[in-house]
Amino acid sequence: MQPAHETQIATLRRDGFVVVPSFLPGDALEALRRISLSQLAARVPPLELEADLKYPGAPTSPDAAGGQTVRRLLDAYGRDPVFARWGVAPGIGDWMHAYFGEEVLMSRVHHNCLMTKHPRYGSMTGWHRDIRYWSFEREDLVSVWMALGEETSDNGGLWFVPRSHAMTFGEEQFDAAKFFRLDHAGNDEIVSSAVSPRLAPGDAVFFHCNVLHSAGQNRSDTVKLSLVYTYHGLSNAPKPGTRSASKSEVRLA
Ligand SMILES: O=C(O)CCC(=O)C(=O)O
Repeated sequence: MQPAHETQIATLRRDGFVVVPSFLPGDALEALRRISLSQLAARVPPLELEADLKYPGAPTSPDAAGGQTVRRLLDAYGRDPVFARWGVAPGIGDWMHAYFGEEVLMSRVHHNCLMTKHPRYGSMTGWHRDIRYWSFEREDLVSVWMALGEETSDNGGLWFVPRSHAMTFGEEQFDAAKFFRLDHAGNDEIVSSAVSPRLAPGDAVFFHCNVLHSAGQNRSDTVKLSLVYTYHGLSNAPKPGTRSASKSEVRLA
């Protein structure tokens, strides 16, 4: 294990997330951006639309103005060999092996996407823990969010509540869709400590499935692009019969 990994892993264990600067080399960044923009322009399926999610700021239906705005290019791993390569890159595999201390698998069920945030019709994402998407033996998964352009609070960059992955919350603090309720006493104080790390193109943020995070709308005039994958240890199996177990996973070398 490299010393940088040790420090980053310690930061993730403490804060629930860690920024890894210059994670993508320049040629990979250029290739990932080019493929993303070309697949977005060609609307290569499978796609998820903002209108499908209906988050605040999203068009109300696919027929409304901006209703065809893409939210996610789904199945990043299956859509291009360069995307696939970065899902199982040694820089991720080594890091995850050091973190989980065992064999590592990448899920193809959720995330595994090129996440976009468009000006105007890109929606905001409320406070949540990503565990809302998952059904695993243990709540221990780590996502890698690779910024293919600059990400700031102005263009819809992520906000995190440091150390919230280790906080214990009651079910009543979340709504039916498992978003953290800002109308619940005390929750607003918890999110008041949130930070929005500025990401340069090629930076990555690694984050735990229980860290509270959110993202605003994109107030710039350029679409924001991020490649996102999620990993877990071999002993932490998806629960049989759930969506998390519905697709074969990718074992990292
Ligand atoms: O880009 C965003 O709006 C946030 C995305 C996110 O947190 C998620 O999909 O879980």
